[in-house]
Amino acid sequence: MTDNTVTKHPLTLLGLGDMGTALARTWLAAGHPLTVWNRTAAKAEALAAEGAAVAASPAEAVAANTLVVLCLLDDASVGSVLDGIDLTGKDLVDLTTGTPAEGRRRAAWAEARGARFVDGGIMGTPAMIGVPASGAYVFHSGSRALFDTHRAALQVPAGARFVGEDPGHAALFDMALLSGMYGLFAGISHAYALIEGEDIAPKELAPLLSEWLGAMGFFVGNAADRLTSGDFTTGVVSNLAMQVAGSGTLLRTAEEQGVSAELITPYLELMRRRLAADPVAHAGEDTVGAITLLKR
Ligand code: FVH
Repeated sequence: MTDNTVTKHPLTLLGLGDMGTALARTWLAAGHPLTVWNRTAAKAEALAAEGAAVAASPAEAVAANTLVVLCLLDDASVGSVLDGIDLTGKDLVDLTTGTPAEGRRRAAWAEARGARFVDGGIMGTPAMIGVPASGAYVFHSGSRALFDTHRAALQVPAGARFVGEDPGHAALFDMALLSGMYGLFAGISHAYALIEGEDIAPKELAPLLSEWLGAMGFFVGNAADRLTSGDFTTGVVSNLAMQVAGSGTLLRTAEEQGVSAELITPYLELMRRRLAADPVAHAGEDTVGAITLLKR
């Protein structure tokens, strides 16, 4: 069998913002017949010139194909765009960023209307879409049957990773990774603020910071191991008591440099609370133990 069945896989895309447009271009370039709709019709013009069929309404776009991909601003816009449209027999893949609960509610909503549903979380920027070396990929969760049916088309823009039949899990993985990223950005931002006004160029700090953060990447696996075993004390290299004591130096340095410590204080405070809860039991722990304070 040739790849014709793959390259001719027709689909509809609702939403032509920066990300939707990037997705659309990859499907068109790969030869997939694509029907598009966007609230602001002008955004479809360039894609029409590249071969997309432009629908006059969301209902017309949905009627055109079984596979319907959504890439809108938020879950509320998905609800308003699909409101009142017959979804019977449709396969909805919602790449709009949302929360796990929104993914689960939207799946139930779609299934009640006779559609299969997969939620997606895009791990990449528009510039990374359609660039295999960029490392971009999409988390998918929900109907395994839908994912298997359309896998070839779904992995055209970026890698496609199925993370289970709970429709909330794609968003949960997405938000977990983004949360880790923002924590990293916070620390990096604080580091650059510390050197501002000194005779140290940002470009001098950059490679050192990058190398250090790479070396500290071991914390990801260390945390997973300790959270799995519940053992926060065996083989600890930098114990909690020492790190809490060292926090004061970080805070005094921020003060000396005239820098707000707002980005790093929450984590330092979490370590302090863990130690204060039981100084004898927790002094020799790894800082991973502090994670147990976060769950409400
Ligand atoms: N851009 C990025 O870097 C990130 C990467 C990770 C994933 N996100 C999510 O992708 C969704 C779309 O993001 P986007 O970059 O395409 O966003 P915009 O360029 O702002 O386009 C938004 C589209 O949504 C349409 N829209 C908004 N509200 C409504 C509504 N009430 N009814 C119908 N359509 C609506 C908007 O239409 P228009 O303004 O052009 O008429 C755009 O098509 C998003 O979930 C990111 O979090 C992107």
